[in-house]
This record gives sequence, C-alpha cells and structure tokens, in this order.
Amino acid sequence: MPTRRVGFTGRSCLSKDGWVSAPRGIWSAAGVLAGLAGLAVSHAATMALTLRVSPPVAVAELVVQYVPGVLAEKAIAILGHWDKPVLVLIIFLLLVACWAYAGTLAARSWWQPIIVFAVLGGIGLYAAMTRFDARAVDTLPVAAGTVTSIVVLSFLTDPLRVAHEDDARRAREDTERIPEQRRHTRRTFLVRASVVAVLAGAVGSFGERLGRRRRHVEMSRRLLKLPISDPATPAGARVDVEGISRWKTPNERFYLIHTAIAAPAIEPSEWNLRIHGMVDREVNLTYQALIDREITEDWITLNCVSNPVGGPLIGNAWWSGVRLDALLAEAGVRPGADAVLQTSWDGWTCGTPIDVLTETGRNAMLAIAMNGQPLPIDHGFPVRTIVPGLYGFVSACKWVTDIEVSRFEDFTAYWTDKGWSERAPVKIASRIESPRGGDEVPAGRVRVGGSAWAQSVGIRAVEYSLDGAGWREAELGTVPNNDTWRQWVATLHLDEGDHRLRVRAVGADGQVQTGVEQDVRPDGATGWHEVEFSATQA
Ligand SMILES: Nc1nc2c(c(=O)[nH]1)N[C@H]1C(S)=C(S)[C@@H](COP(=O)(O)O)O[C@H]1N2
Ligand SMILES: [Mo]
Repeated sequence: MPTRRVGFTGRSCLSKDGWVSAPRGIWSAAGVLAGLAGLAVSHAATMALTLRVSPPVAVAELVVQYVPGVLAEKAIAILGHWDKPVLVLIIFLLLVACWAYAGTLAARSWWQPIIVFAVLGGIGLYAAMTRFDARAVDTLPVAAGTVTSIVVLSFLTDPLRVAHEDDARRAREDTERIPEQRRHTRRTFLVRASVVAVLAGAVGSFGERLGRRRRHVEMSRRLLKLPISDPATPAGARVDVEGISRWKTPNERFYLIHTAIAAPAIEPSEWNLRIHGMVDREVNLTYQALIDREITEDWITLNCVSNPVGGPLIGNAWWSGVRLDALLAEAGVRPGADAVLQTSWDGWTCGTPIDVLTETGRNAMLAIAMNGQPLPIDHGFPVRTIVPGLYGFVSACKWVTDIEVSRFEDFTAYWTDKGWSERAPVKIASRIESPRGGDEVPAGRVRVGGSAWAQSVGIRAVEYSLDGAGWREAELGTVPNNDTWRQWVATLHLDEGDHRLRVRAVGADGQVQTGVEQDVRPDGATGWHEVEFSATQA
C-alpha cells in the first residue's frame, strides 16, 4: 500500500489507515491561493470605492500606532525609510503563513479554516474601523475579501476532499483503481487553481490600474496652490446645543450623491470646459485659465432633492470659484435661451435655468474649492457647479466639462428623464437635530435645536410645537447671507414621560413652511419634521 504514494510525499493528515490523497503542501497551496484571491478582491474593492488604504495597509498603520517608541526608533535606525515597506512585507508573510495553515486545516474540517479567515478578517475590520478617516464603507473590502477567501478555499479543496474520502473508502475495501483517481483529482485541482489564479490576477491588476490613476490625481490635487481663503465658522452661526450638526460641514462629513460607481479621477491638466450652444462666441477654458480669473467665495448650503423631511442630505460649506454670470456674458447668451445643459466628465447631465445663473444677487459659480481645500475628488474635482437656491440634481454638476446654452424644450437631462422635475428651487424647510427620535433626556430644562433654510430668501423665524401645543418662536443663530442654513435653539421644560416635538420655518418673505406632506419626488419633500422622545427623572 505505501508504494502507491507516488508523487505524494506529504505526511498523512487525515486517515487512520495511513492514506493520504493529497500531500499537505497541496492543501497549504490551496489556502494560500484562497488568501491571495481574497486579497486581490479586497484590493480591487478598496480602489473601486476609492478608499485610502487596503486592509493590510490599515493593519500596518494599526501596528505603527501601537508599536512602542523605542522599537519603532530601532526599526527606523536599521531600515531607514524602508521601515514601512518592510512592515507591510512582514504582515504579508504572516498572512501567507496563516493562509497556508488554514489550507491544512481544511483537510480535517470545513469550519476550522473559516475560523482562521474570520479571525484575519476581524483584525482587518478592526484596523479599518480605527483609522482616523474611517467610515462604514471601509469595512466592505475586508468583508468582500474574507468571503472570497472562504468560498475559494472550499472551491479548491472540494476535489481534494472528495478524493480523500474516496481513497479512505477504497483503502478499506482494498481496491486497486486509486492512482487513476488521484490523477483525476489532481487535474481538477490544477484546473480550479489556475482559474482562481487568473481571475485573482485580473481583479487585482484592474484594481491597481484604477487606484494608480486616482492616487496620481490625489497627488496633483494636494500640490495645488489656489488663491482661496478658508474662514472659520462666523461668530454666532453655531448655536449652543449638544448633538446638533456643525454649521460648517467638514468636507469628509459632507453628503455624497453621484450616479458614477467610482468617481472620475481627472487631472487638472486634462480638464477643459466648453461653453457653447446659443451663444455669440464659444468659450473654452483650461483649468489654469479658470483659476487665473477673479475668484468669488461664499457660504452656500447644498441640498439634495432626495432629502426626506428631517433627513441628512444637506451640507453647508465655504465655496470658492468663478462666477458664471461673467462667463456667460463673455459668451453672449442669445435671445430665446432659457437654460443650460451641463454635462459632466462621466456623462451625467442636468438642466439649469439661465436666469438663475445670470442673476446678479446670486453667486452661481464654477467651484474649484470647498472649505479652503481644492474640491475633493468625490465632490467634483477639479471643477463643479454650485448654484444657491437650486437642488443639486438641476444645478450642482460635479466634474463639469460642458455647458450648452439652450432651451428647456430642446433637451432632457439625467433625472428629468426619470420623472423628476425640470425646475427645482430648494423648498423652505427645517429639522430637529437634538433630540433624535427615541432619545431619552433628563426631565426638566432641556435645550433642543436644529437647522432651517429658505435659500436665497432667508429665514425670519423658526417655530416649534411641543406635544401639540401652540407654536412658539425659537432663538436663531446668525447667518452671513440668505443662502445658508440657519441654526435654531429653544429651551423646553419637560415633565417626565413621552414627548413630541415639531418644527417649522418662516421665510424672510413671510412664507410659512407647509405641514402638507409630500414625497421627495418629483421636486422635493414637504411637511413638518417631528421627533418623539421621552424625558426621565435623573
Ligand atoms: N457628475 C455628477 N454630478 C452630480 C450628480 C451626479 O450624479 N453626477 N449628482 C447631483 C446631485 S443629485 C446632488 S444632490 C449633488 C451632490 O453633491 P455632493 O455629492 O458634492 O454632495 O451633486 C449633483 N451633481
Ligand atoms: Mo440630489
């Protein structure tokens, strides 16, 4: 019987009767290949989602964070600037060892290797979630990679295991057709392993290509020196209530909406804008020509039409850019034109009324910066449009490259084709940010607050109603202009028990926010925001 171990030199890892269908090395190789496939998928996911670090690099950062100072200094003394690549290499080798181990465990049981991959995934997850810039999406690459590894390992070891069991049975029955079975097993395994290797290589290199471009653009973006300012939140804009949004939304907290799966990465040198259509002279602008023009800056709140009553799809930033009225005047808008069709690098379109773009009081701009930073790639780098008073889907074209002066009746755009409105001014609205629904607050004196907006009109008052009682006026924060949200605050005296708080805004033009509830489609939600919470005795 032992003479049949032709080609299989590994130590038995299963049967008491001394049989081994595949040497340990093959099981280890299956484990390593499964691990590499998972790594390739997690890397591609990191790149496609344009996240900063892939899971092993997040782990390396975690190690750097916790490694004792003396040790770190020693490592740097020996390795110099190679310290980080060496650390990543060590992590990679440890991973390979764990994967190989998981492969050998697969010879014994189906669940033991899953534990190994789950533990590795858990470490990756912890590292991803503890990064300074961690968001929920940062968990996706690790999750995708872990699932891939587990599935691939089972796919690879399946033929090994079947043969394993067959062999054990044949050994007991003492039949003689085993070598052929082995050859078959080996062929199936090799075919599967090659398929996995090719797919993993393809996925990994696709991710790498995606990522390289993005990293390059990110570098150009960081090196830009723009003639812009970065003021702090104006005094008095922020009211004093715990748990409400910041008045100035940090870029990394600003909501993101786009139809592109991966945001386009565009070098400033590649960017070009064409203003054409119903104009006297076509205007063509390079990035340099654009930033050489006079820069306008302003606080402007950006609203998404899909924001439900009380929802989060709104943010307020300091935008820097070039006024569109001047550019359109230069092009010379022909009589009869009432709209521009904006098109982005990725082919998204929106139609914007021309009168809003040319209105002198309105600071409609081609924005190049947000909160004192060149636009983040995801928010439209290098150039996007910002129009105070209009929902984003009809105005705030990110990665804008083409502006065609036209007439509404002559075109349709991305969202209007899908049943959303052609024209969509932002509706007057207000929301409660503290307390949140379901909160428990101490009974007695409680500060509540939130924000309200009536863009390009301004907020005159915010009123609240507690437990169905009459409307009372809240105190307001200050605002630098009528295009931003305005914070409100009120002091309640709460009895123990359940409460219901409602809020509504009054515009500077006297318009009172309607309580009639309307869905976000086709031109924005209406209705009063209401929050249920309870007060308990401390
Ligand atoms: N190119 C492009 N621009 C776009 C969109 C898009 O899908 N693609 N979405 C729009 C919508 S619906 C909104 S609300 C804003 C959101 O901008 P933000 O992601 O910077 O917050 O961008 C607008 N500009
Ligand atoms: Mo939107």
